[in-house]
Amino acid sequence: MKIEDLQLREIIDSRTKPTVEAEINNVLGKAPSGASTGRHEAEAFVPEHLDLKEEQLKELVDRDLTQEEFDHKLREIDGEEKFAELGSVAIASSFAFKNAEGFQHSDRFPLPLSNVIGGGEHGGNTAIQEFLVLPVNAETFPEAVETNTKIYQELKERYSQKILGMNDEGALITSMDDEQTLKALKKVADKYDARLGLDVAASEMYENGKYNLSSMRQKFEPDQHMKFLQKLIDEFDLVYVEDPFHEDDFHYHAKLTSKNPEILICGDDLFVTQKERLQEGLDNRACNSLIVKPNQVGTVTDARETVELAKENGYTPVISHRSGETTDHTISDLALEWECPIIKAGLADIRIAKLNRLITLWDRKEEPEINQEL
Ligand code: 2PG
Ligand code: MG
Repeated sequence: MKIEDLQLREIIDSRTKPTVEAEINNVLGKAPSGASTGRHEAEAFVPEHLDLKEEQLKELVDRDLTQEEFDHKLREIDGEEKFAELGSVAIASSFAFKNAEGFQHSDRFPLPLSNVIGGGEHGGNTAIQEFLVLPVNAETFPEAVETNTKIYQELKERYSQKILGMNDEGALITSMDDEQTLKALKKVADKYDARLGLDVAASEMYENGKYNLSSMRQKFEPDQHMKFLQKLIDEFDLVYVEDPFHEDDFHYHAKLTSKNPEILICGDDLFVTQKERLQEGLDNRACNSLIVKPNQVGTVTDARETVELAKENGYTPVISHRSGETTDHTISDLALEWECPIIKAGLADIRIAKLNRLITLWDRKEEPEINQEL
């Protein structure tokens, strides 16, 4: 695609923090950002002199480039590891290029995995960061979203006395601890034929070799933490567990995966959407699924290569929003182009941009299908 024009500007995100919007040939890309970030992620910040970065990127105007070439140029211009110079400019520009160039949408739609009750770094009383629902028996994408919204609404009504507010991801904050939350959620999810998942975000609770489940006044050694998680998996028939152990512990991730081969054990901070980290996971048989957040690696091309490596090895890619979001819905389009079987996005607030985009695309298709493999 020929780059006719390129601009950068600072906008705000769902946490009222500054982020970057890039515009290429009048088409936008906006950068998200995380709160529970992995140590190995690409940098996410707004460079102090955005105008100077724009000047640097303008050398690409009038060039005819593929996405791969464009993303490669971003790395060259940056010149550092992990986009230490460009920060959020990288993913905003890479998204803008992809959005301007267009997508090859397949007919295979992902299941929406939605954060309905939350805690941890995103705000809330539970130590576990996200209590998720997956509408495994939905037959259409709109029906799947409706199932998740019904669960969210019923939680709000049933537990109104215990609800204290909403967190960074629009998930409910309640006065319940982790186990009480799962009990309450299971009752509602069962009614709607949905299954439960967790994003433990365990790196955030890992202190001095122990997992601190502050809400339950427990500090677990890795073995005890493993037993606690196994109990939750069995008791609540969990279908999905993300980041059960800290971000460098391939060994315990592998142990939990080998005990639970029939459910998804997913690496987020563990892999940070990077091929090299995923390869280490493959070598160690850690997890059978991975979170795909393009901004963790900085470009669309790098994220695509990681998805390809995952698929070649039978790992399930779960494309995901960040806790700091905008109305950008590039990941929804990528979910279709890359045939990701699951998309993780909350239901309330700005997150509806991702789900609504997929509802629109579903409606435009002649014979769409939703993932029914779970
Ligand atoms: C996660 C995400 C998104 P953050 O941990 O999976 O839900 O949170 O963007 O804060 O890393
Ligand atoms: Mg996570």
